[in-house]
Amino acid sequence: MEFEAPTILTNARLAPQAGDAVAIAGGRIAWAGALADLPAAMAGWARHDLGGRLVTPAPIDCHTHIVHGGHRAHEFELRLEGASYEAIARAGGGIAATVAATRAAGEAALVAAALPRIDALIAEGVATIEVKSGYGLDIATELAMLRAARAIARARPIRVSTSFLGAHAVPAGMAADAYIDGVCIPALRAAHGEGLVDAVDGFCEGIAFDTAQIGRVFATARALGLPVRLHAEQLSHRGGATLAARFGALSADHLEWATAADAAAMAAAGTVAVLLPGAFYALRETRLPPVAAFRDHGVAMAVATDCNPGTSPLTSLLLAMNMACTFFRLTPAEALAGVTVNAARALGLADCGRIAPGLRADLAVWDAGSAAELAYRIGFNPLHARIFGGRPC
Ligand code: DI6
Ligand code: FE
Repeated sequence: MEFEAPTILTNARLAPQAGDAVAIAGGRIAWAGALADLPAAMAGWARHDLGGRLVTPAPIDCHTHIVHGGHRAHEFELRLEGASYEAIARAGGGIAATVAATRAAGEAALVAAALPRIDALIAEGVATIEVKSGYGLDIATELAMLRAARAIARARPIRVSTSFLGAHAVPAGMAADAYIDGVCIPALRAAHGEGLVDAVDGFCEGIAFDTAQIGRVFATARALGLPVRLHAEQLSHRGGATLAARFGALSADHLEWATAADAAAMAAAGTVAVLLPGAFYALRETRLPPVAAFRDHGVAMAVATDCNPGTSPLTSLLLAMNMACTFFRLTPAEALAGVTVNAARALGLADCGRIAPGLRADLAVWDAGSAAELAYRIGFNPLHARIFGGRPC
């Protein structure tokens, strides 16, 4: 499949909307609908028959820590022997172990280590990913992580949206407040000054930072004109979801311990709930995010891999969709919206995530008959072709 000139993809089965044809020109979607309704001006365009295949917006992985040094397979073994994630973190493992490996790696090695994971996502049609810092916890390494994230978008045909996650963990030997004011906030200013930050994230949790500390980071983000998002209510209820809503956050993520009141606050603020079933699975959690409350209040739900070496060593967004359905009872249609339109919203991107005129031509063509098939299979990749900015690649 190759098309440089304006092209109409025909004999397709569009999802989520009805239609059997998509017109692409100049890297953008020019039109989509039923071929019978094709605008006369496009009648002479080249056509490419997709043989009845499913066409969706290209998936978007809106929450990853895909840039990091090393791995933590040993902690997987310890947890299988009964150690908890929090106990391992308190004993100096967990995020601190990855911080040591990330500081030792350097920017080029961080890129090289991330690329195979990026390629796994690209193989599933993913066109946009979010990448967080947060394993540096010093100014130099936080910046190196974000530069590595930007380098990925030059090394592969993929779009990268960065989040500064300096408020991820308290580095050994420092008090949390001193770290936030003396390292995290100066690192944010420096990273922003280099154009490395698209959004600002934090980890609001007993083993990380409280709402007052995150609030100072968010106030800095606001002063810099940067949107915020937050790891909230993952392991306990700490008030992160309402803090995020108060700052008009793009998203609050994890949310296993969120309440109906949190859902109401998020709905009022337009904050997307990003569900991360890979972490739920890997930590063998049992507390479910309040999906019914999100539906009742009209909170948009996204689904992401949370790809990270500790709690979600997952590089399949298709598997995350399956887990979101099986564990959290999302419908397959909700799971598809979760990795397309709502994932775009969680990143503040208005030009992708839907098949609509004017948007980027980021599309996935699947050897599948329905969107439900994408979420239903476990460990199978039915991608036929990926179209990135109008180019098959
Ligand atoms: N929540 C998570 O699940 C990951 N980060 C976070 O804030 C865990 C990161 C890790 O364990 O390395
Ligand atoms: Fe995360």
